[in-house]
Amino acid sequence: MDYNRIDSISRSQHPNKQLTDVQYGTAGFRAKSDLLDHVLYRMGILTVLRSKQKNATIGLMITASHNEEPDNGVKLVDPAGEMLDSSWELIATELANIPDSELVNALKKIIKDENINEDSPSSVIIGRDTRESGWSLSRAAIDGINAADGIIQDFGIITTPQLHYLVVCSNTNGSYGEPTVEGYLLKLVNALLSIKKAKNNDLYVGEIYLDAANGVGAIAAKEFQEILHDNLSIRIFNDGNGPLNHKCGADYVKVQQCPPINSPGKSLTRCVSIDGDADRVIYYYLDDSDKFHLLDGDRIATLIASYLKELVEESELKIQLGLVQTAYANGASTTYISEFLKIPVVCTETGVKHLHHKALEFDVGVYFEANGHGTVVVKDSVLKMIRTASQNMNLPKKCRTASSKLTSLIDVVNQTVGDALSDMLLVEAILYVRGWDIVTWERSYTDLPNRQLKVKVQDRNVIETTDAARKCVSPSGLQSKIDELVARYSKGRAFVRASGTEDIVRVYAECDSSSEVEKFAAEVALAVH
Ligand code: NG1
Ligand code: ZN
Repeated sequence: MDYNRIDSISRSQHPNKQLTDVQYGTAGFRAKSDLLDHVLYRMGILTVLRSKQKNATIGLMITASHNEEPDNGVKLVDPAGEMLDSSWELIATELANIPDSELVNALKKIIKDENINEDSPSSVIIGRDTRESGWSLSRAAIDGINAADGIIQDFGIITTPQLHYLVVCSNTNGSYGEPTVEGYLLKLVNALLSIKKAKNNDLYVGEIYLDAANGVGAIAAKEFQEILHDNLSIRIFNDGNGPLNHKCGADYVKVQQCPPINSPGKSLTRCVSIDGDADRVIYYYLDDSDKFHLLDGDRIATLIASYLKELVEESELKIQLGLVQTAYANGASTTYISEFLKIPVVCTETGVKHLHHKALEFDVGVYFEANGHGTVVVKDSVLKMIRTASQNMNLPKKCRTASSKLTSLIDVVNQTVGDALSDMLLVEAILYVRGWDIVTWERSYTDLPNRQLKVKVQDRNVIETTDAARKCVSPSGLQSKIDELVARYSKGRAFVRASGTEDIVRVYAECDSSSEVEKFAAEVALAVH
C-alpha cells in the first residue's frame, strides 16, 4: 500500500479538523454531515483492509436513516450482509478520531494486529441515500478506497437493504440472487407474484398508500411499481418533493403515533410508512371516526410468524421457529406470541445486529424491532429441506403444497437485513393469502398504551443497562426509582437506555391506561434527570 499517498491525500483533502469525536454506534457513525468528511475517507481505507482480511466484498453505506437531512452517517457491511463485527467497531472508532499525523501508523497497526495480507485482493460496494451531503461524502470514501488501491463498485443512490443484498450476492456467486438492483427488484416481485397466483383474497384490496419519508425508498418503490403493474398499486406520497423525514416516515409515525404529513384522509385505507433509507416499515390506518391505528414492527412480526407457523405445521417438517424482539416490543405482542401463537420468543439488546444474530439460532428466525426494522432468516440446510419436500411426490399433497408455499414466502424476504419494501411485499402477500384487510389483521391483539421520550442529559453514557436494556445498573439508585414508578401502574413496564444513534437517553413506558401512560413516561424521564 502506498502510505505516502494515503497520508498526503488525508492531510490535503480530508483532514481531521478534530472538531468532535465520533463513535461507531448502533448503526455506524452518525453526526452532522460536515463533521464526517475525514471519517468517510478513513472508512474507505478501512473497508479495503476488512475486504483483504475476509477475502470478500465489503459494503459501505452512507446514510443517517430516519435522522434529519443535515445529519449523515456511514456504516460498514460484513461479507454475509451482517453489520460490521463489534471488534472492528472499536477499530473504526479509533481510526476515525486519531489526528492526521497518526493515520499511517494506525493503519499499519491494524494490518499487523489483524493479520491482514496487504497483497490480497479487495472489493468494496458503496451506496448512499438521497441526502445532499451524500455525494461529497461518497467522494471522500472513494478517495479512501482508491488511496488504498481497493476495487470499487459505486451503486450511487440505493436503499440500505439493497446494499446489503448486493454484498451478499457478490459473496455467494449469485446463488442468493443477481448482484444488481434489477436482480433485487425481480427476485422479490417474482416471488410475490407466485404467491398471488393462489385464489383467496376475500377482503384484501391490492392498493396501498406509501409514505416514502421523502427518501430513497420513493425511488425503489417506483421501480417496484413499474414491474408490479396492477398486481399491487403503490400510491406513493412524500415521494421526495419535501424535506427528508420531516413530519413523515416510519420513525415519526411510530414515535408520534399519528399519520405523516400528506397522508390520505380516507378512512380504512391501508397506509405504509418507511424511513429515510428504507429499512424500516410500519402500517397504519384511520378508522371511521378518524382514530389513528398503528400496526408496527411487533404486529408485522406476529403476522409473519403466525403464517409461517401454520405452513410449518401443514408441511409436517421438523422446523424450529422462533421470534426475536427487543425491550421496546409492546408487552401485549410478547404475550400474544408466547401464549397464543406458542412460538418461542427472546429479547435482545436494541440494534439489528443483536436481533439478527439471535434469530440465526433458530431454523427459521423472525426478528423485528417495534420500529419496523426486521426480517426473517432461514438456515441454508432448512431451506434445502423445504425445497426438497416441495418436490417430493412421496409426501402427501397437503405437505408438499405447504412446503412450496413456504419456499415462495421465503423468496419474498430479503434475508440479508431488515428491508422496508421486501417486508411490505411480504405483509401484502400474507394479507392476500389470508384474505384480510388491515382491520382483520389488527384484531389479533390490542397494544398496551405506550410512550417513548427522549431526555437530553450531559453525558448519556452514565446510563448503563443489563438484561437486554431492561435493567439499569448505573447510575445507582435509578433502577429502584423506576421500579417504584412501575409498581404504581397496572401492567406497567418501563426502562431507560442511552441511544446509540443520538445524543440522548431514551425512555420507554407502557401500562394499560392510555390516559396515564404520558404521566408515567414523564415521571420516568424526570427520574433520569
Ligand atoms: P438507538 O438510537 O440506539 O435507540 C435507534 C433505534 C434502533 C435502531 C437504530 C438504528 C429505537 C428505540 N432505537 O437506535 O432500534 O433501529 O436506531 O437505526 O427505535
Ligand atoms: Zn433506516
